[in-house]
Amino acid sequence: MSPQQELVPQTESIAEVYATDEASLTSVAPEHQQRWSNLITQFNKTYNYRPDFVARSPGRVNIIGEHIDYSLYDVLPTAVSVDVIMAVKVVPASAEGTTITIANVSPEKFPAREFSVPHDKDVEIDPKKHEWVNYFRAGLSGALKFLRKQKTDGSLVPASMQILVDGNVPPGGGISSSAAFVCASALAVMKANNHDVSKQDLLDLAVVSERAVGVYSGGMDQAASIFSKRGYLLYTQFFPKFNAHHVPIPTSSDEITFLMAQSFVTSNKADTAPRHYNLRVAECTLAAVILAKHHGVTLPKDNSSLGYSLRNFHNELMTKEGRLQDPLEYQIDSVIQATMDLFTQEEGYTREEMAQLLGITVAELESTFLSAFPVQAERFQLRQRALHCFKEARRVLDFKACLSKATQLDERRIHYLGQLLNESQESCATAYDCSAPEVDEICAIARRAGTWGSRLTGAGWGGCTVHMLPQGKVEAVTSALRNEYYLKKFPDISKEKLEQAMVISKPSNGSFLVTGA
Ligand code: NG1
Ligand code: MG
Repeated sequence: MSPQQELVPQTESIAEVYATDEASLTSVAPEHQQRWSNLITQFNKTYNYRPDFVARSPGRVNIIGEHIDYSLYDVLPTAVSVDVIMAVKVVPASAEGTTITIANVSPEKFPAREFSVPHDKDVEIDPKKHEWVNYFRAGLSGALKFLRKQKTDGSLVPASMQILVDGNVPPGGGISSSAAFVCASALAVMKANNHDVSKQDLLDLAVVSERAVGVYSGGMDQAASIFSKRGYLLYTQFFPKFNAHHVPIPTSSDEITFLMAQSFVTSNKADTAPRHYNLRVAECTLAAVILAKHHGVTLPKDNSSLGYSLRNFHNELMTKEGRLQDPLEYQIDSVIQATMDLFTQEEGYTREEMAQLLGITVAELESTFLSAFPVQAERFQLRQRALHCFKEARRVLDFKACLSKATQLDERRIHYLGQLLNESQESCATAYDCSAPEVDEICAIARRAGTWGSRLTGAGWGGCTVHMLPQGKVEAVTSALRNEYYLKKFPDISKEKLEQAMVISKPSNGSFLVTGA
């Protein structure tokens, strides 16, 4: 019997384990124990005492459901074992002021910083200044806003903190170093201020926090970083409200393995967002409001980045047509048809054309949809982006159904799962235009060497890929990628970097705290 799907209890607090010494860090994966004890030893050397606690949050890999979280469709990620660990000593709050001292185990790359925290206003972040400490500030800002709201008079004197960080999630590598960092930071601030935070509250504040760094992200990365469970995928729903299930991977005769392979093409979201990530958020939002206008439905505001989502349009249209009882798959097929009927311009839509479709002026269009963050585009590819979103949403339903209906996966089912991953990649590359030549090449090499399915994972435009393959093919696939991609493209690649390039991704635990270490 394979394990059953489980609904995730959202109000549950973040797990806190007590460890008296490094050796009893049982919740820490064995391969990471050395890193944890190094962190504690180095903390001791830096600050002259042991930390009060360590906050930890992992990166994630998304198995399927790319670029649809901000349109409020379901996604299927899970946490990976690389993470951010943050050792903290709390210096009790005083009227003198609150000071954060933060250092990193790699000071050459991430120099130490000290700053004071205002008691009467929000923490300031300049998204244009690319500083590693911004991600801590983001978590801090979200956590303090939350804590302030809990106080009846809104006043809060936050504790000072001395911090040492070690993160091994590759930055800009598509497995969400940012969410790991922001979630660990927010968790650390909550704990330092004696707040026993629930998973749901940490999620809500981490999503908003990350937007402070200038990216209109959905909630997938933070959900996976916080809620995941070792051995399971996290089926994450955002509509009508957040909800998650731990989904087991059924057994099969060829053990299913997920391999992550870095492209080593980094896309710095903070720089590229106006042309890439944030533009896609704007395109999907505009597609939703134009579809709604055309079909005479009013969209209530929702909690997506810009307040209107394709999922919300889908729901309102089905409500109007009395079809909410239909299977979700049929509903999605119907909005796919509506998209193809309305958006016939393959070349995209100008601001003028979109304003006309909405019956508003270009200035109104700009101020409502294109001013919350900078977006650079002449034409908006409404047809391609909306079609990707709806079809990807269907693939997620199909993938989940295939996993859920069997306790043992036969060959036919496994091939179907792989095919869905390949279709997802094709759609990301063509309709969503978020792949990269290197990513396409990695997928092609991996498939030739024996994966069932290969695709980009995360935002794309470089970053990371994920591959589903039989355990027995790991050697063939990794050696093909080594010879045909890494050694060819980066002939001087170091042994260490090559070792980090490909990792078997084991679904891991989400955020937790360790005290007493
Ligand atoms: P990355 O860039 O891989 O962290 C982003 C978003 C997700 C989701 C994916 C695409 C952030 C923090 N995360 O992930 O919410 O939209 O892209 O599926 O921006
Ligand atoms: Mg990120």
